[in-house]
Amino acid sequence: MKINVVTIFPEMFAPTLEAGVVGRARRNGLVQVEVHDLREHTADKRRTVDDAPFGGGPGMVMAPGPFFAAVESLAPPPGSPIVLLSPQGQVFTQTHAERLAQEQTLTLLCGRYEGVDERVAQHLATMELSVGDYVVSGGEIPALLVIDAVTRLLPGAVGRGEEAVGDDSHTSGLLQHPQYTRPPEFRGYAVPEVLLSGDHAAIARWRREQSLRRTQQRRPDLLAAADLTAEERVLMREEG
Ligand code: JF5
Repeated sequence: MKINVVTIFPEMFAPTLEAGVVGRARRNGLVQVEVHDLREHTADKRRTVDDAPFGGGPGMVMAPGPFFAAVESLAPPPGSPIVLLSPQGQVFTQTHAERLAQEQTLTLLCGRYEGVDERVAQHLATMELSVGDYVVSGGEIPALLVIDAVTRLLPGAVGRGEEAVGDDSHTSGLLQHPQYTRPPEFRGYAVPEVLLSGDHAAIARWRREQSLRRTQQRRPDLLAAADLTAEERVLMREEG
């Protein structure tokens, strides 16, 4: 897969893209990430990317010209996703990540300042994604997040042994059960007995129950779409 990024802060990307699962996927040639400086696509001596908002108001708006020029120079395959990271987008979910991971090419556009000229969202980007309902200073960290979530889904990116993939929170639609490692007692805090029992069926039942209970308590919004048996649905209704 090829991922293009367009940003005024290209230096924000290299260290993050070298670490962990994404770093290894790049070294193994599973994904190629190209980070492009938006200012390379400006026309003036000052390399201006922003301007005052029409209609007045505070702050600056990113002009459409450099974004259009950057994407035209990249010439992404027709129909490939061009994603504008923005607080106005749909909230990015595992389902988006799964769809994007099927693509040959992905192009990510990072905004800054008070926002991006709407013609970028309407006539250049094919979709607009938000990474959540909080204020961040630019689309760069959201873009890194999308790169991470998509790259780890590429075949071979997550090694066997790390491959809890189907168990991860949000693949099953449920939160993950609690995890423990040695020692069995730490500062007086014990690991739940069942995990030391060697009874694999009992362990699986306990983990499932913990996942369901945690999801109901912490993220009840996830339960509606989660993969629950009819019996589990009844149980969740009863336990409130
Ligand atoms: C931004 C102008 C973009 O990209 C985001 C974002 C994504 N999810 N939540 C926030 O904001 C960056 C800021 C200002 C354009």
